Amino acid sequence: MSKIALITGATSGIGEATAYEFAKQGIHLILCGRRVERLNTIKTALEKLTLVHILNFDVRDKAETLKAIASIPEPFKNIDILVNNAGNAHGLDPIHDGNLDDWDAMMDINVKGLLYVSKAIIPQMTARQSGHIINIGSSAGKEVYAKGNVYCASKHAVLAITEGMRIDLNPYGIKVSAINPGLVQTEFSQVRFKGGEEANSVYKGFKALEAKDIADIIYFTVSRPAHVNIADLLVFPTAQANSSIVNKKF
Ligand code: NDP
Ligand code: 8X3
Repeated sequence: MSKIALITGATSGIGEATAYEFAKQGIHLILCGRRVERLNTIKTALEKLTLVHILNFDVRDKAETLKAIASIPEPFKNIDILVNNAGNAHGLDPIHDGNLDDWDAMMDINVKGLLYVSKAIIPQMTARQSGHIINIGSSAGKEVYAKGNVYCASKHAVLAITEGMRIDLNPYGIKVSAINPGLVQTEFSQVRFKGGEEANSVYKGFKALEAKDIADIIYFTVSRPAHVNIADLLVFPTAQANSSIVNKKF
């Protein structure tokens, strides 16, 4: 029987690439995001390969998130795989110049949004004593870099939540994994710099990871045998040694 996966942040980057990879593998999909036109376009493309349901909500809105997930139709209800991917960095400023709205966005989306979605889905996994939760963390969840302050805090929180989930869900046989990428060329920097010039220079002078590279790893993670759980995976582009050292050739 085909598995069912719910992917947050499926409208671009890592989430969209994961939707394509899962569809190729025949996994049924619930795709989430705020940009409904994109959800419709991706649904149309992937319906040739698998069953697709879309959910249009903002993970910051607790009531909207719970309502959207409660509305999932019967054939999609038993979610086997939850990919908590929605998230972004907002701004790159020293702590003393930080923008409060940026801080709210990162904590509300990357941390609280992940919790709301998880809270809505985990009970049916515990009831069935099966499921796999993939939380998309970051190398920024493992080390702090200059001006990364609150984004790094949000991703450290994702890692702590992942570890907490793995402990609490252990009696139910539910797998919990953190996939932590370094630099991936997506819309991430466009969002971080609000479409500003700096976004264009982030991936210049080296070969960054592509969203598809992470999607491949996510599929690898969910396709291991039942007794194997990839608990925590860190992946960099070859040119990157850590959050601050990237071998750029101009
Ligand atoms: P993108 O900007 O391409 O994708 C972000 C996704 O998150 C979009 O689909 C967006 O959908 C969704 N999203 C953002 N805010 C909300 C919200 N309030 N409610 C619902 N959905 C939301 O970036 P990436 O693909 O790179 O990022 C995906 C994840 O990977 C993030 O958690 C990011 O922190 C993490 N990551 C990224 C790295 C990188 O270098 N790119 C490296 C390490 C981790 P929409 O706008 O339609 O709502
Ligand atoms: C995204 C990678 O280095 O921009 O999580 O924080 S980084």
